[in-house]
Amino acid sequence: MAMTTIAPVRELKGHRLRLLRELERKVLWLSAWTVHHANHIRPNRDGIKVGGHQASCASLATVMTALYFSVLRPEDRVAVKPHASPVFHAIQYLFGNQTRDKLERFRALGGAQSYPSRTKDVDDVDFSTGSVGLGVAMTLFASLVQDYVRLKNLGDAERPASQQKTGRMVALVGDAELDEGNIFEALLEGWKHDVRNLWWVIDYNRQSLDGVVNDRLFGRIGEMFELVGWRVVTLKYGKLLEMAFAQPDGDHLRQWIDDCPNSLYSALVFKGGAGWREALTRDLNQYPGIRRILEQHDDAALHRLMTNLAGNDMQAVLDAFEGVLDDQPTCFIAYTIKGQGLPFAGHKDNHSGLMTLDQMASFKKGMTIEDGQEWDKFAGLSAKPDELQAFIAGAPFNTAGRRRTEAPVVAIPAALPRPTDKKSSTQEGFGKILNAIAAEDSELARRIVTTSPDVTVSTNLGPWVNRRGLWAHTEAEDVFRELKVVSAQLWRKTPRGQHLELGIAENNLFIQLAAMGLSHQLFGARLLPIGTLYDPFINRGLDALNYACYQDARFMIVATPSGVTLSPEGGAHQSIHTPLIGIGQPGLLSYEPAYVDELAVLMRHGLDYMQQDKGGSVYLRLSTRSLPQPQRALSPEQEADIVSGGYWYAAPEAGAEIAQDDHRREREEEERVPQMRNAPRV
Ligand SMILES: Cc1ncc(C[n+]2csc(CCOP(=O)(O)OP(=O)(O)O)c2C)c(N)n1
Ligand SMILES: [Mg+2]
Repeated sequence: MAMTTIAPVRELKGHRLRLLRELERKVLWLSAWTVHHANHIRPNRDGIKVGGHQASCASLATVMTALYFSVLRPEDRVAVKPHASPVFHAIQYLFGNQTRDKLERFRALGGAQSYPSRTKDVDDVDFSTGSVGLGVAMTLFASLVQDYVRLKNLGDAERPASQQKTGRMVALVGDAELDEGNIFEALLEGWKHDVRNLWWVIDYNRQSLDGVVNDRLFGRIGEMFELVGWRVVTLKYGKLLEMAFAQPDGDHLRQWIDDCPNSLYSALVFKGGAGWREALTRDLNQYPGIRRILEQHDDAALHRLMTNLAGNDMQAVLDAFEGVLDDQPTCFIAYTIKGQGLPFAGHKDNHSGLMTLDQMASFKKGMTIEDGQEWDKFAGLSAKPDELQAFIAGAPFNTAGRRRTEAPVVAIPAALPRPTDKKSSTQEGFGKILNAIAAEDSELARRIVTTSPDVTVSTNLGPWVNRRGLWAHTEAEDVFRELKVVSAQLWRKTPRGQHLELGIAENNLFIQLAAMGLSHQLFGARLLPIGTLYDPFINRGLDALNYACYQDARFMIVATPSGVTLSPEGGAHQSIHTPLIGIGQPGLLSYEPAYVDELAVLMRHGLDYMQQDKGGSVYLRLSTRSLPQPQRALSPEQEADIVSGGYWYAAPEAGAEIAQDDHRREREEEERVPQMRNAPRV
């Protein structure tokens, strides 16, 4: 009885494995061919180098084939290592979500992007990548956002159940990407916030752009992940090598590879069978078992054996992914070969290496692809096209079609509350406006989420947090309050909380805002994210800000104090050129309101603009300088002018030729107010 139930399952597994191996070949071929076509076949009008990364693609072909055609589910979201973009596009081409025309225009106007882009690509990119490290961190912050919206039931109940399931946030990470500090900043934040459902698959191909990565890093990397609560799964040796290790003296072979420095291993990968034979004969010839292995393998077979790393072994990859069933963050260290299957595999200069015409011709021959069949989805594969097509159509990831979600717009009232203080600063006004919104039981109040890198109190977010609470997976009382220590701040943590407190890392702030600002498209739940920081430190997170805007995330940055209003703290805290950032950054509207009523108009506009199809994000540069506030009712025209960028404080009389500043005396009076009264808290 047992036999009859087990056999079909095995058969099924064997069948799947065979088809996945076929698709892996096709994905490798198409990625290499896409780059080749762009460089060698498409006419080049201006002689500018096109480029592409065939070797970086090759190392991930197995992992990505396994993920997209078998392991991933529609609710999962993926950040693909930037240089594996052609692999991603090839997979989407096989799914039918990418066109041949766009592949032919790879790296050209209107073509498939060299680095996956949410906004410019058509094939369902979840997270843009390009600036290494940022996409990796993005998956972590996206996972926090997923938990935030799920715990509050903010999703759209109308959506199919599959889209409301909790997905895994997956990053395919280059090994050299781990040199980017922002990854470690994110890891710490993830640990603090108990991040879950996160998979980082490190493509340990031992090579970066300039050469071979330092051996010492990977001696420690696993421990670093474990230190912050991750599971580490190492995919080191493939099934062939594991079998060889099980032979007599096989343990010496394992030890030899374990001890082999990255540079030697890479060089031998490039040299091939004869190189391996020479090195193994030199070092291990005293062991009869090793001599037997050498005798049993010709050069080609020996090369296949010695390069059989688990990250390029379909069975080993499937076993690793399918072995993880819980939500603990998991780091897969996948040993791979840069350029696996290509003529420059392992060569330290292969990062942007392109196959020559001759090399491509013999690669094509090896793939049994005829001239003219280069873009054919199944040419050169031994499985039948129908069978492959049916398998692809059944891949769980793609069954629900396009996975990008939508969420209804949150109505913004015609006017936000306007504080009426006679004298105030825009920063103070900001705190009061948010406090008044927090007091309401409105959809607007429910959808706002705030975040700040350890400057919540000093940017005047305190009153909002007091009312709305800090977000956490589980409830935690404010210990100071429990012990009856007097404090103006109530820091109670709950899953209902609406402020996500970050440590001092502005990079994290912007990636967190990027993830929150895409929640409507990633998780079907509209959020209105507002992040605060001191204006000078925008510079600290500038690439992440650019990254957030590049993928069209929608958020409001409130940068305060700004300009010279931090001047008592000295030059180090002054932000002089940040208005240029506001002007220069695509996707970001920037304003520097003088008065609180202007701020209320701009915040209202911003919250609306953040939700428009052709809208964007908003940057408000606020001040701690307390000014007498004009006592006025703004007309609709004035409000429109404020949004457009300028208005007449006092309209000129008809025919007036010069404008005169009537408020100088008032300002000079103001200048005499003692500074300390408005000094920011630090
Ligand atoms: C922030 C940033 N700095 C520099 C680069 C240029 N760059 C592109 S790929 C790369 C090396 C990547 O190596 P690895 O992550 O190991 O990827 P592999 O190609 O080996 O898969 C560098 C330095 C970049 N894209 N982003
Ligand atoms: Mg690498």
